[in-house]
Amino acid sequence: MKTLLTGIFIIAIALFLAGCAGQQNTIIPTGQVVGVPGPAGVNGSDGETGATGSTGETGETGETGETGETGETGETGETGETEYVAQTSNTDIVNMRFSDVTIKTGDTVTWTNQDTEQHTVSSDSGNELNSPVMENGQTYSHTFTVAGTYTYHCSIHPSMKARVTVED
Ligand SMILES: [Cu+2]
Repeated sequence: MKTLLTGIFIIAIALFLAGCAGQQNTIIPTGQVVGVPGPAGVNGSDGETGATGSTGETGETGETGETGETGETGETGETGETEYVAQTSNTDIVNMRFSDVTIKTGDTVTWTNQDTEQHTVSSDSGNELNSPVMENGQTYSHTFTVAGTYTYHCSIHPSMKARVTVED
């Protein structure tokens, strides 16, 4: 008898609970049962932000360093080639002899007769050198414009021979 009453009591409680659940649920047309949302929790308030510290003072500017020594001046560049300035080469005719001479193209050779004998400056071939008869103290000049070796002699004394070498 007591067991039966207990069972009925339990069933009653179950029905009561089921009834409560039914009242708390909302039946929507689609048939889905949606629980009623509970109240939103209260968020705790954030703590106050601390005051920003003051900016420190700017440090003093350092002293300016000493200026470095000035570098040495560079060497002057070499001068480019300059145009050759023609020269005059003086040669004496003395003691019945000529002297060999070497010059550069464009130079002039001037012969001076230092002997009491007469002499000439005459090319061995051609007439590049063709002086008149030179008395003592007279001169003869000739400018060479083409490089080469020019042999000559005295037309009065054929054994007197020499050469002018003209370099580039
Ligand atoms: Cu001569």
